[in-house]
This record gives sequence, C-alpha cells and structure tokens, in this order.
Amino acid sequence: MSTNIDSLQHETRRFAPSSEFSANAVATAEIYGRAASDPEEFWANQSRELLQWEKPFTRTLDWDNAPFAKWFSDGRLNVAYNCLDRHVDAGHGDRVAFHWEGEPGDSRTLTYADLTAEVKKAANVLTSLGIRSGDRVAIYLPMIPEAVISMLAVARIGAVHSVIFGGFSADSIRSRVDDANARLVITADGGWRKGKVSPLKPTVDDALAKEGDHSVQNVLVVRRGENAIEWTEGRDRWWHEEMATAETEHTAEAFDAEHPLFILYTSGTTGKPKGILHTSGGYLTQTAFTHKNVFDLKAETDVFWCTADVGWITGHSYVVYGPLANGATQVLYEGTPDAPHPGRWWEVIEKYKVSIFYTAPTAIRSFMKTGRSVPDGFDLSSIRLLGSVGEPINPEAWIWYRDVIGAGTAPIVDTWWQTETGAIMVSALPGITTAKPGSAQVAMPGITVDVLTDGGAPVGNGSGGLLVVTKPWPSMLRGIWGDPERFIETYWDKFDQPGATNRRMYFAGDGARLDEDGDIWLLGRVDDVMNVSGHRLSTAEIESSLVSHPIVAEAAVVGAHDDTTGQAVVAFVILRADQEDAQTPEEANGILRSHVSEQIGAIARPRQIFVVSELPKTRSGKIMRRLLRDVAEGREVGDTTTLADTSVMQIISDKLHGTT
Ligand code: 6R9
Repeated sequence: MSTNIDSLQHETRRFAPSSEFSANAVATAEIYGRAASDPEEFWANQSRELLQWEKPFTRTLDWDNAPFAKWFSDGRLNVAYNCLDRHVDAGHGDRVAFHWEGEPGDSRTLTYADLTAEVKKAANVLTSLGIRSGDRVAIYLPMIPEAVISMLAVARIGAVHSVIFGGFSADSIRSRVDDANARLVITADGGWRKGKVSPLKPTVDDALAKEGDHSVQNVLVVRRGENAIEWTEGRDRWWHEEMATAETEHTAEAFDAEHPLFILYTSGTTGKPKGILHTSGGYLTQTAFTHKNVFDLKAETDVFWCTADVGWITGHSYVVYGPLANGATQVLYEGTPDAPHPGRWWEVIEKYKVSIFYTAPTAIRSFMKTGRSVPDGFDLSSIRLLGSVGEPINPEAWIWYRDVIGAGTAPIVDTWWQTETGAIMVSALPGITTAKPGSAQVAMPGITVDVLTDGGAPVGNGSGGLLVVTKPWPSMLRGIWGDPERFIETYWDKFDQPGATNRRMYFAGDGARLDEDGDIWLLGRVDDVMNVSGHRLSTAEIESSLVSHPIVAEAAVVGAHDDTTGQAVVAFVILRADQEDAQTPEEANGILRSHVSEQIGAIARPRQIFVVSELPKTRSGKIMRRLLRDVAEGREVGDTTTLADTSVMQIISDKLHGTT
C-alpha cells in the first residue's frame, strides 16, 4: 500500500494579520520559542498564571506509567471555584458571565456573582440528594443556563458529569447511564427547538423504564418547555423546588489535580461509544490557555460566542471551562440557527455585540447555501475574530466566512482538536500567523505533532500521512471509562516505539499533509481516505473542490469499491437553491466531473455524482460517509440511528430512484 496521501490541490491565498491586530494581540511570537525550549515548564507556568491552586503543585508531568499520564499531580484545586468565586473575589462579580437567549426570544443575564450563587445552591442540592465526590451524574438538558450550572455544581463537589446531548435517544441515554453507573440524571421537561418544544424528561423516563436494573436514584427536572410530563414519586424532583429551599452558602473543597472531572461519550470505529475521561488541573490549564490565546480574549471587553451545544466537547471546553476560567462574557443560545427565521444567529450577534464567534464549517456552508443577503441584513460590525472547528473547512467556505461574517477583515482561526485531546491542539494564533484558507496550520505552543507514514517514519514537508501527537499534553484524555485495554489499543499501540525516548505517540485517526512550509492540512478521518489506483486521496479535498464550484452548496465524497481501480470516487452534491432548476442532474454531473479533473487531476474525477437534496449527518454535523458508501456500493443502508434526521437516507434513495 502506498504510504503517501496524495494531495494535488493548491491554495495560494494568504492573509497576514493587520498590524493593528498584531500590536494588541494577547499572544506574541516569542511564545513559541519559550514553549519549545521547555514544554513542561511552559505548561507549569501557564497553569500557575491562569489558575488558582489551593495547594500548588511541585511535579509537572508524570509519564512513568505511559500512556497513563498525570499532570500537576501533587497540586489541589477546585475547578468550579476557578470558574466562579475567584472572579467574584477579584471584584468582577458584576461582569456578565452569560447573555442567555432562548429560542422563542426570552432572555436572561447572569453575572459572575449570579452564576456563583446558583452553582453554590445547586451544589447543596446535589449533596442533599446524596451525591458525593466521585459519583457520576448524567446531564440531559437543552442549552439553558441550568446546563452550565449543573456541570459546575457537579464539578464543585468533586462528582463526575456525563453530559448526554439533548438530541440522543432513550437507548443512548440508557447505555451511557449504565456504562458510568450514574446515580442521578438532571434533565428538563423539554427545550425549544425549531419553533416547538421537544420533550426531554419523557425520553429519560423511557430510558430508565428499559429492561434491567439501573443505578439512577433520582431525576432532577428543570422546568423549561412546560410540556406535560409524567412523574415518578420519590424518584423525580423539580429543580426549582429544590433550589428554592437550598442553602445559599457552599465552600468549595479542593481536589487532586487528577481528580476525574467528566466523562464524555464519543463514537469509535466499533458500535459501542467510548467514555472519554478527563480530569481537573491539566484540562482546565489547557482549555484556559487555548481559549485566551487562540481567541485573543480581552475579558473586560469581548463578547465570546461558541455555538456548540454543551453535549459536545466543544461546549465543555469553550462554553463552560475555558471561557469561565478566563472570566469571559459569553452568549448562550438555546435553539437552532434558523428558527424562528434564517437570520436568528446574526440577530443574536447584533443584539449582544458578539466580538468573537466560534462555529462549525457545516453551519457556515448551510449559510452560504441561503446566500449572503440574510447576514447582510444585520449589523455584524462587532465581530473581530472568527473560529472554526469540527471538520476541515474548505477554502471557499473560509473566504465566505471572512468576507460575509468577518467584513473581509476578521482573522479566522481553524482549530483542530478532538474529544480526546480536550482542548485545541493545532490552530493559527491570530496576531501572529499568516492564515492559509483551509489549513489548520500550526501546533499550539507546548504541543508537538507530526505526520507519519504507516510505518512510523516522519513524512516530511510536502507529503501526507497520519497525524500524531508526539508528547503528552495537559488536557489529554486519561482513559476510556472502564476500558483501559481499548484506550491503549485505540490510541497508543499503533506508534509504540519500544526503546525510544518518546515511547508512546498518540494516534489521532486523522490524515494530514504537511505543506512546503510545514503547515498542517487536515484530510479527514483515515477511514475517510480513499485509495484509487494506488493513490490515497482525501474525501475532504475532493469535497472542497466540488464546493468551490458556483453551482454546488454542499458535497460529500466516498470511496466505493471498484473492480479496476480498487476504489472509485463517488460524490453526493446538493446544488445551490438557484441552480436546482438550471441544470439537469446529467449536466451538473458533466460540469462537476471536469471541474474536479481540472482542479485536482483526472485521478480525482468522480466516477459518479449524485445530485441529492440532503446529506446524512450526525447530530454534531459530521457527514456519515459510511451510509453514503452503502448507497454508492448498492448495499442496503446500515444503521442510521445516530443520524440527526433519520429520514434523510430515505429521501436520498427516493431521489436517486427518480434521477439515475
Ligand atoms: C472538537 C471536535 C474530532 C474530529 C477530528 C477531526 C475532525 C475537528 C477539525 C477537524 C479538520 C478541524 N476535526 N476539528 N478536522 N479541521 N479544524 O470536533 O471533536 O467531535 O471529537 O471530533 O473532528 O476528524 O478527529 P470531536
């Protein structure tokens, strides 16, 4: 098998930071040198500077039992105290922590003093329900302030939260509750989504009613949707009733730096989700550091909005822990981007004067599809920095984001990281890096990554391979809950080099290419890499080429079995709204096949292009290529239960019947 991932597309546009931005930036270029000369000392200094330790640590990294790392292990701190009380103690109690906006237009403002008071009460409620340090608490809530309050209250008493995204099914809840033996579930009657109340408590009831014993003793219910729900006496409690009678004072006890903070489930290559475990001191250090430096945070003046749900790692690290550790002012929004109208997000930005905006390429592409007239109707002049996360951002979407949302001037940080890495690992730093649209670019200061061949040799500049992290980092996962073997096998066995100083390297599962400058271009998951006639081609790269054509709104590419070439490129495209009637599928097919051929080369020309109206996506917006591969290879479509909209595959097959 060829070990090089071929990359034939060239992107030559460059965007240097303005001198004004650079002059005022939080991070300055010397930070890289400082971090490189002694990464451990660098992280130790960051941790001391950004956090308040009740007992200072003397040991930075313990890697003796690799790949089980310990950071700052003899130090003690309270994570919630670092996110709350200490800002109030420093005189910032009146600073807004959250401008919360409900989908139907109701809103709430919580200052740091308010949030601290709520979390103290909630911590007392949890204790009164028998929750103790180390116990697991499942949280299944919409994007309302109580989601953040619950997470911090759990952290404050040293318990461990497992947030389950509000779109997941009863089965998913039950398997997560069982895997972690959660004692308590915090939920809401319902939450607002796309103009109506979507029920949550009934799904928790279903989950707990399933066959077999479970560990849950209580269900704490926030009133939000005001939908009718059933009540299990003795088990169920109203949040507002418990909070009304709770003690208001609560002293945060310090816990060890390696005390578990949360478990977050993420899908792996096999069916069973992995419970990714994160701990306290290292996680908080790196989320705070990256939030401050990547987003150039000026806590007194900025308004930060990360659109991720707290059910995902991005919500954990850049709605809750990083920003709150830094005392930032944020927007928290309950609903979907297009309800009750397509300009809802831009209206929120205008209303709260959001200055730093962090979202996903899938959202950006869907806004491109509707066209710039929607955002152009709002005042977005408060924006000074834009971020992207979750997938490779194709250069066209990058340019659109900068031009339309960032007024052609806002720097963009494309941040690569994972549930497992806990915090941003690869990204430009906005006052320093000259941006290249489509490239995540450089490792964070203090982080070392490389791109290797299958055999473990560095590919060097100008070639592609597998992305690895070569040294332990503070916010790294500490394990898979209850499954140390799977932890080792999944991430650490592939590049284990007995005898080498850096014996264990972390295998991220992503393909990447180093360009001539050594900048990193992410090429998608390695299972999304195709092998066509011995050339390894990235799905992301061909998708990027397709969406760069003016008739295309979205594209997904898969490698389908082909007798001659091994795999063949098969593409699924959604045309832009104004193009749907202008081209027949056959015409679109011809235009786009030659476009890809011209842009990348004949080797990348899709064998087939299907024009569709929807693409199958997970609830976090990642395209499920596995299902498209089933269609492309003429198989029965596999398990669709993790799709955000399970009817999409039916819509696609219906459409294909009519058009091919
Ligand atoms: C934070 C998050 C992780 C996977 C990761 C990669 C993809 C994330 C990316 C990116 C290219 C970026 N990914 N950020 N690919 N450029 N800036 O998304 O975590 O849900 O665990 O997904 O997402 O494939 O391996 P998670």
